[in-house]
Amino acid sequence: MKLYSLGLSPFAARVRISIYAKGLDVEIVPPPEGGMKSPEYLGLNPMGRVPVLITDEGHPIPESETIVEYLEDRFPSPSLRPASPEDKARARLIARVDEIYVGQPMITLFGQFDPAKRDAAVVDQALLKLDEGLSYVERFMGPGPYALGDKLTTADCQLTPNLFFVGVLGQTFGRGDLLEPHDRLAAYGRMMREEPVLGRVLGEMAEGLKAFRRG
Ligand SMILES: N[C@@H](CCC(=O)N[C@@H](CS)C(=O)NCC(=O)O)C(=O)O
Repeated sequence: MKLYSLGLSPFAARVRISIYAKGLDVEIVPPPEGGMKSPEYLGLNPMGRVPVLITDEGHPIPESETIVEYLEDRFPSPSLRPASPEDKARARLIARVDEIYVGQPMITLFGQFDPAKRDAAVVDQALLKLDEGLSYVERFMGPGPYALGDKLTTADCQLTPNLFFVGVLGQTFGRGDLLEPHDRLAAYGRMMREEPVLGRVLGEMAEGLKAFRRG
C-alpha cells in the first residue's frame, strides 16, 4: 500500500496514527510531482487533497475517515475499534464532534493567521466557538488515558492531530494553552506527547510546521 501524505496535514496524520498503531507496511510519500491538482493526482482524488491511500490492489481511497475505517475492515488486528457497540458509537461521536465543532472554528482561525489582515472580532468569536467545541469533545471522552479508555482507538486518530493545531492556535493568537481550562483534555494533551505512536505523529507534524514556516 501507498499513502499520499503531508507531515503537517491533520487529515493525513489521522491515517498515519492508524498505520503506525496497526504496524502496517505502507509506503508514505508526498503527492507526486505536479502536485495535488495535477491530472494524475486528480485521477486518484477528484477533490485534490491529501490523504489518499492506494490499496494493495491499486484502488485509490481518499478521505481520512474512510481510509481509517477501510484499514479497520481490511486489517482487523490489532483493532482500533472498541469492543462494545456503545463504545464504538462513543469513538465515532468523539471523532465526529471534534471534526465539526473543533475543526470548523479552527478553519476560520487559519484564515486569520496574517496579522495584517486579521479581524479581531472574527478571532474572538472563533476562539469562543473552539472552546465550546473542546467542551463538547470532553463530555464524550472516557476515563483515559486515551480518548476512551486504556487503548488507542479511532477516536485518538482524529483527536490528537486536531489538538496539535489547538496548541498552534493558542500560541499564534497569544492566548496560551487553550486546553488548560479543560482538565480531561489537558491531561490528554500531556499523554499524547509521551505516547509512542501519537508522539511520533506529533513529531512529524512539528517538522511539517517548521518546513511550512520556512516557506
Ligand atoms: N475531508 C478530507 C480533508 C482533506 C484536506 O482538506 N486535506 C488538505 C491538507 S490538510 C489538503 O489536501 N488541501 C489541499 C487543498 O485544499 O488544495 C479528509 O478528511 O481527508
